[in-house]
Amino acid sequence: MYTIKDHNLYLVLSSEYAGTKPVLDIARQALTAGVDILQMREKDISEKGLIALGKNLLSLCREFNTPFIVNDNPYLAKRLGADGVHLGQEDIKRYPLFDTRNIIGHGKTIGISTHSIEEFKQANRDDFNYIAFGPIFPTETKDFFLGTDDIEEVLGIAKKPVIFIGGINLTNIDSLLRKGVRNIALIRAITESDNIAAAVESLKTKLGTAASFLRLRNNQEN
Ligand code: TZP
Ligand code: MG
Repeated sequence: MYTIKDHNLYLVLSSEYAGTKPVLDIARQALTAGVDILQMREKDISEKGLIALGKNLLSLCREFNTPFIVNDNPYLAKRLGADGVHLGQEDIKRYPLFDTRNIIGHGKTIGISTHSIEEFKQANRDDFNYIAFGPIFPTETKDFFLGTDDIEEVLGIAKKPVIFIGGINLTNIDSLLRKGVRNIALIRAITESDNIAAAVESLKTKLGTAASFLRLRNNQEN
């Protein structure tokens, strides 16, 4: 199973937010520049199309030794041989965790989206492998956002990796890093960038610098 370790940059790939750029091109550029996890999130593609795109993205991820996660559907994740599946609060009504584990197989990664402290606490008790928390900032896919106030509490109680999501970009990421955030997921700050590689490299540098700072501070405290 892929374990999210330290300062991960998680790219959620959606052709809806890719403009005229083919998602496979975005994926290759982002992986080359150092994205750590890739998720296929496609809401308007036929099953046949999802399988074709998923196969291409999976083989690209294999080239870069990067985990490939499928959104929404454990059966699709299984069929593609993906490394895991990411489920929303609605998805787990259709595919409860126990069933999802049986469908995609033990040893695979299962992530869950949470949109409040209450949902986070529940997911923290359940056997998910990572928890996404957001949207932190305004974003296109949701009509609400949480702000940054709950971040310290979430990090303080988290028993598994937390990935913050929603409207994160190169400008506002610093406010998250100052609160101890290690892992972020994003769509537009990468897919809508004119220079995918530069966007990824800058985000990775910021995450890496923050992680080194936290390590230094922890060593000094111990
Ligand atoms: N879940 C919560 S916010 C979000 C998802 C899928 C969208 C993130 O996209 P962006 O462009 O990084 O705001
Ligand atoms: Mg979903």
